[in-house]
Amino acid sequence: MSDSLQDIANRMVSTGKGILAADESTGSIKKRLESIGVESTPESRRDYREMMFRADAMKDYISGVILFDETLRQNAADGTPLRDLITGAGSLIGIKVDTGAVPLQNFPGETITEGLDGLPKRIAEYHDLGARFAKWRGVIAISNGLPTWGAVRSNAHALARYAAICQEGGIVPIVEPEVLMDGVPGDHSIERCQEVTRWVLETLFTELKEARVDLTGIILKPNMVIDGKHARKAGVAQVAERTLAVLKATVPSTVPGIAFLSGGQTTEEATAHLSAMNAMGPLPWKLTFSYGRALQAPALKAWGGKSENVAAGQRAFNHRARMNGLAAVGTWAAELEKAA
Ligand code: 5MM
Repeated sequence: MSDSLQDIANRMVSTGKGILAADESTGSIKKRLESIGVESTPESRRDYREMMFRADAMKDYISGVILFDETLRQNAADGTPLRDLITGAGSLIGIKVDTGAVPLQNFPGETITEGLDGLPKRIAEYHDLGARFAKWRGVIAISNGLPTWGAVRSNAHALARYAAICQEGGIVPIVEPEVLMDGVPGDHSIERCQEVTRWVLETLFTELKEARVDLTGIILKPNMVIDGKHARKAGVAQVAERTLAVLKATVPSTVPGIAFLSGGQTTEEATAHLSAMNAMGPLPWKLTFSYGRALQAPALKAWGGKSENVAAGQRAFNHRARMNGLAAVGTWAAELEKAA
């Protein structure tokens, strides 16, 4: 199989499939596991992720999995490398390479994502370990007077530098500029989210072009245009229409695919929004999912950290993956949820 950036990117958004974001950093996975009463240890993190990677849905609906460094190097309980479970299902291995968002000096309330130092070397090692795509997330908060141009531009610049480094190492960059839905206070309107998302994406594509990034070898991972977590009122059609309007205005058609983050939407909302957008096609790029919480939440709950619940956890994961696989081609319907 060819390993050009374009081939990898096209496989990541192959029809009816999407990406599982399982790259929670140590702090985030601790919170997720503690929510079901499970202590976060290397073994519990392994067991949880192994449960998903062995699920049937991997083969049919998951084109790639984003891993955290620890998972890329871990073995399943029977000694099989976890990465072999992923490739064995025909799915691609991805790796989170940013080292997190830290406060941006002189810009109170805003962050810059770090991880560029030494990145070419890390990319080379990740490629040797089998990774074919990477992920970097810049975070933009909406609040009174925020975001600032300083934060928008700094994060776009870092994303572009990261993307160029990945491509040089034969790795497809997932470029993720997340405008938060659940920031503080989280009561902004959908109009404000639309305005900020457009500004962030325009700035990002300017920076990507200036860094000479090959747009045919990236995947964009944006937020949807949605009102703040504490002011939710927009319906499915409105979210879909406003999101598509922003993407059509900012994302060149040379970009092969867009894979959304779920950002705190409920599992069903994230599926409904994606399906509505695909049903409004034809579109210039593939539109799919790269969900973390919206793919995993029901599986985490059904598994509950108990080995006797692995099958139940996998059933929940299979269902969510299938629903989102249908959404990726615009054929999901709410009635199908009842069949779970
Ligand atoms: C799975 O969550 C990812 C890791 O987050 P942390 O670095 O904060 O632990 C996250 O970056 C994720 O890949 C995306 O934001 C999409 O996740 P959601 O849950 O928003 O779909």
